Amino acid sequence: MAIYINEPSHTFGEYLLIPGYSSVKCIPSNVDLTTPLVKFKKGEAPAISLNIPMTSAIMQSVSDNNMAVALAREGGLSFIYGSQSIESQAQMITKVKGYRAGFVISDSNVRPESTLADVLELKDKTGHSTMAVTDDGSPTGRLLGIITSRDYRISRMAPDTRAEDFMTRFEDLVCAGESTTLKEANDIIWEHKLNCLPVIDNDQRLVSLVFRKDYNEHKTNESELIDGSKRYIVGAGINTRDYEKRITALLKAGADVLCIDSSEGYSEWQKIVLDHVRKNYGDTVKIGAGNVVDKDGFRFLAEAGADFVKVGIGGGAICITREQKGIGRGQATALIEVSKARDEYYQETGVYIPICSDGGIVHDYHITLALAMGADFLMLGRYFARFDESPTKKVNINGSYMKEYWGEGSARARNWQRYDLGGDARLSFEEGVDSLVPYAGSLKDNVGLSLSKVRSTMCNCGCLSIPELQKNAKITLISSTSIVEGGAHDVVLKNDSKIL
Ligand code: RVP
Repeated sequence: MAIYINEPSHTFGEYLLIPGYSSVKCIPSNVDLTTPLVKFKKGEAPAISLNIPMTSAIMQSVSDNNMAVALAREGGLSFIYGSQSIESQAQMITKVKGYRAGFVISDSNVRPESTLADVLELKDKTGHSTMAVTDDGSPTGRLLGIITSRDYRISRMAPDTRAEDFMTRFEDLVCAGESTTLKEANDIIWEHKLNCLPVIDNDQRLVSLVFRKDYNEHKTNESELIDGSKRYIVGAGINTRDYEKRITALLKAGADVLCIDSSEGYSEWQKIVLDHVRKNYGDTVKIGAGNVVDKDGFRFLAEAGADFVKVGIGGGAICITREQKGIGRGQATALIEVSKARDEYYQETGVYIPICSDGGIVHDYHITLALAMGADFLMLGRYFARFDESPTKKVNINGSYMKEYWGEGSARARNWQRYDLGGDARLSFEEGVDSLVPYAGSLKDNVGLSLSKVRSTMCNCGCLSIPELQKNAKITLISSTSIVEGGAHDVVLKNDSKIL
């Protein structure tokens, strides 16, 4: 006979935190959000910890190199999506590891023989008016000049005028050498009243550009997530098909941590990948696995050697797995059970395996609830898709700005490897949708606001760290009537005619 679990499974919106005693020391600025990313033995420190408990989802519409830099700057981590060629994923990792705040790799470049028409077309495409003129039109070619909108007058010049005839020539440019620090670059910009400072190597090849307008971004953030060489820490998604080649390339590019990206991870395929990593790289390579929703799935991946375990099936905003296949579990219930299994495993073995709650975060307080329920960190897709830094288009719909957000199991992403159970190399049916989410501005502002709420709530609960919250939080399941009571009710909102 089948096993029945008669208790319904619940999600975050059905729970609330009950405040605990808070002393005068419980102020938001005293809250420490550091959290382990990978497993560690009792008494030892994890090889990698996050400074904030947030990671961005392994998705085409969420995590590219720009997102990775923006999130690492705030103390979190992106897992660059794996549903792209090995080469392009490795290139994204290289870009994150090679990123120097303030030093921008030029994305608008032309050749000396390019025309004014080419320049205008490129400006339209990239939105950038500063262009490098290099001998081969590449971002690392020999620098021959710079073009800005001050170098041409569309009304007075023929469209076929060559770039070399109107660019500001190299001889007239102020440039900096490769070893210039950001502070020195800023000083040169101020001293010479420049808008853009090209950085070149000894052979006059372009290395990067430093812009005056980015000045405010040049200040470092004290909670940024960096490695021993001050480079941003970055993760990468892999699959259970081309993992051998992919892992080699990603590690070569500098990936700090890997994660098997699968909609359902209680499977021998994951063990095969984990065995491959341990056999070839020992414990030096850090790799997470998932997703699971119960203690059996957790145990399996823990024993197979995962460095962290991801929890959640069907809770993602764009996910229709539960409707399509009838598998999954309410995210809160899944998390509570897996946290318990993690704690039991720790008691038994002395090895702490962090767990990541993946998907289903709608309100900021869900972040605090997930942490209180035992998550060490979260993975978010919809949340990050709304920001400037996500890789998708910003579109205006009926006067409101939206960003595109699509699932990995949608026909648009066609990430069949994420749903692969062996067999044909194709997506047999969709498990995700293509959607829009309201545009919300910059990652920095939004993460700052969300985490200020998390810190406040933790203070209400009398907890100054995530482990304290996991140990001491009081959590109550609430009735559907209480959920209504939690919003504005029985009043007429002034800017809305609805009676609530
Ligand atoms: P959310 O944060 O609710 O947007 O959920 C993001 C998560 O949804 C991802 O980290 C992933 O686990 C899951 N996902 C991604 N694509 C799909 C799909 O197409 N069904 N689901």
